Amino acid sequence: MAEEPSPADVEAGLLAHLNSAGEVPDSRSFASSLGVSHLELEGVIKSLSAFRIVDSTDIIKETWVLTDEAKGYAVKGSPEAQLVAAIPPDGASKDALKAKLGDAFDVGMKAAARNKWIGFEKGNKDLVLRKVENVKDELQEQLKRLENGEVVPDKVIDDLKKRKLITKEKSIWYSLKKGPEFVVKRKTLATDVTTEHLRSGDWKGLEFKDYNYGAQGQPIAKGYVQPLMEVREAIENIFIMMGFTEMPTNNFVESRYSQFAGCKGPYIPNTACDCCFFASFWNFDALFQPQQHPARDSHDTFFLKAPAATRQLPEDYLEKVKQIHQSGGYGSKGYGYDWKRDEAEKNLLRTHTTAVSTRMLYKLAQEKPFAPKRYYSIDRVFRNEAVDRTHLAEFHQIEGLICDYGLTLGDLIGVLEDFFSSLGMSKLRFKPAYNPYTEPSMEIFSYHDGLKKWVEVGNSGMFRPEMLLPMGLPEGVNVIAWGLSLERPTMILYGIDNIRDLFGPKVDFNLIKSNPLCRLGL
Ligand code: FB9
Repeated sequence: MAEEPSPADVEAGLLAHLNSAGEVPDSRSFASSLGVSHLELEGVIKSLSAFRIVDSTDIIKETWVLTDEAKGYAVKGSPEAQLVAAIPPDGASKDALKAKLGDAFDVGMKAAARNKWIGFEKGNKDLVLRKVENVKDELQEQLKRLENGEVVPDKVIDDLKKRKLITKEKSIWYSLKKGPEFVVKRKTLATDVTTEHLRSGDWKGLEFKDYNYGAQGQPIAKGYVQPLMEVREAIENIFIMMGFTEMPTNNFVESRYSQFAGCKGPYIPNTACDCCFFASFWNFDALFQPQQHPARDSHDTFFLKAPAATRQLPEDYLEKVKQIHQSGGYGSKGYGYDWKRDEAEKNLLRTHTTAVSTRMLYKLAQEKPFAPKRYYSIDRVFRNEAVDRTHLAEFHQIEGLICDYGLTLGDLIGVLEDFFSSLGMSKLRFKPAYNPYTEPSMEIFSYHDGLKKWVEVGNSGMFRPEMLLPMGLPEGVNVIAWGLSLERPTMILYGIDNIRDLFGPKVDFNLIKSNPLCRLGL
């Protein structure tokens, strides 16, 4: 079996032929004359053209090619002809014909009926009768003619197209001439000076390939930033530009350690630590969220078995929180229920980073004289929720708050306009909402030009006096705050449809590698 000519042989054959014949009118026939596929010759032509050794002119022809189904009919006859041929003089049942013709049955029946080649007995729709003795299978003929590259009338082409029996195929081949740099044998250009060249001295006669200064270097195998972390950084920069400082969400004042990610300390069994898990007190009670609030049961919140409770809560402050829940104060009538300390001591995985805001505001209240503050946090929160395309049992909450004298809802709307416009969301709308710890509260909506719809982009409100005054914050000091998730903007910015592709074991690394730097409003 003749050895498959190598590209070098093909090149030599082509250059020799051009040298003698001066041109190659049809690269297809030349390829078959060399016994190589047109694709192989195409490679050599492209390379020789690049060096202008050969001039190639494209010849493009769009031809109709038969689909596999049509190729079958060209051999076995059209489905309608096959059907008629399968009907004995006294007719045949549909099932019998279906068994015989398979997929061709349905299309055959329709076409044969259309051609009035078949009929049915009155009242017996199942018996198929022949209406013609023999049929002229024009379809098969037309398909064969097309296969032989013959031209067929446009009407036929339209019918065949309608029956999805042909598709347009663009075939391209070349006519070739000698190029301005034509040579019979291309000098292989050296790409390197090797010790061999130096030792043999033949480097003197070498011709070197031009350097392609535009060539891309080797892709650097480097690390990639998880999209969430990229958006996190972009949003952090926005907060910092707006004069906010980050709240420590991984370890806090009284630093005791635990086994949770992000904790720096060694794990000491049965001693509580304040990183991701918290006493319910900071996550709920201090936020004036009543103990029978539905969010406080294990359907929504992950409570800890060990350490199950925190014994160390600031006694005097705890007393004030108890009061405000049980019987009110500061002009509030409170909830009037029997507040339980052990409920507040239950350890849980924080359900929102607002629990960190609570601590920071309490700490701020202890610092005299009061100094206004702008705080932000971006970290994991945990909710015992049903997992779906946009929700996991944990997500990253972004929270911002400003604590200062005389802050109003207008200030909140203003700072939200600034914040979200930096995220590229300029058109905002606010919908009254309810949170146990803010009054008034607003859901935030932004019109997303890409999605052509209003998207809920967060929640916000003014922390209730029942939350702030027991902490010891001065009268007249208000706190405006808002929150959103990190996952939602990241999914929208990276066009990720399912949160599982963004976070967790099924993250698609190519998505991370192939994604440009996040261009968030910056
Ligand atoms: O992130 C959310 N939506 C969002 C945000 C940005 C975004 O950017 C795109 C590039 C354009 C797109 C969408 N949401 C908040 C709104 C919804 O997705 C919501 O269905 C889901 N929410 C989470 C909670 O789910 C139970 C997002 C999460 C959320 C909700 C509220 C807060 C924080 C996170 C809060 C708060 C708060 C309120 C008052 C005071 C302090 C904090």
